[in-house]
Amino acid sequence: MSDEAARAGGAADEYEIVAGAIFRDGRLLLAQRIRPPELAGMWELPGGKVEAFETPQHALERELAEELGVVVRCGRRIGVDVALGRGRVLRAYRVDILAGEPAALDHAQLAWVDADDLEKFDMVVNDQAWIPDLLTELRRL
Ligand code: DCP
Repeated sequence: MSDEAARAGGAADEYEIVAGAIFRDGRLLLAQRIRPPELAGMWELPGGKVEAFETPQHALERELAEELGVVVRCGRRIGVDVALGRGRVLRAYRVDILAGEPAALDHAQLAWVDADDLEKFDMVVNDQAWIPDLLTELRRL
């Protein structure tokens, strides 16, 4: 079993990846990836892997503290489950910022985008499944 699987306490590569949808003033926060090379330059909802013994909500709060330097509270799910193969699943959650201003601590840059601009951004393929729900939310705001 790989170290990663051992940490997850399950079969190889079976884990959840969580990402945060942060809305403010009719806009959504996107983050531009710096790695791996095949994803560098593309935009995503920031987040990361759920570690062993962590809830998805806690994992997302930890990841966004690390990546954006903000204190957040994880809210309701948004968008579909995205199956990544080998038991990995990617899920998005709405997130509220409790303290701090997002900074690109682990990304090339951040952008606040409105409904008209969202589809102009080169989103990572996995996250494109969420675009309809993100647009619906942006148009409601
Ligand atoms: N991913 C994705 N869409 C997102 C967030 C992540 O498709 N909105 C994918 C990209 C990676 C995997 O999930 O293949 C893990 O994402 P990260 O590299 O961002 O996760 P971590 O921060 O946990 O990993 P590391 O610590 O290795 O950088």
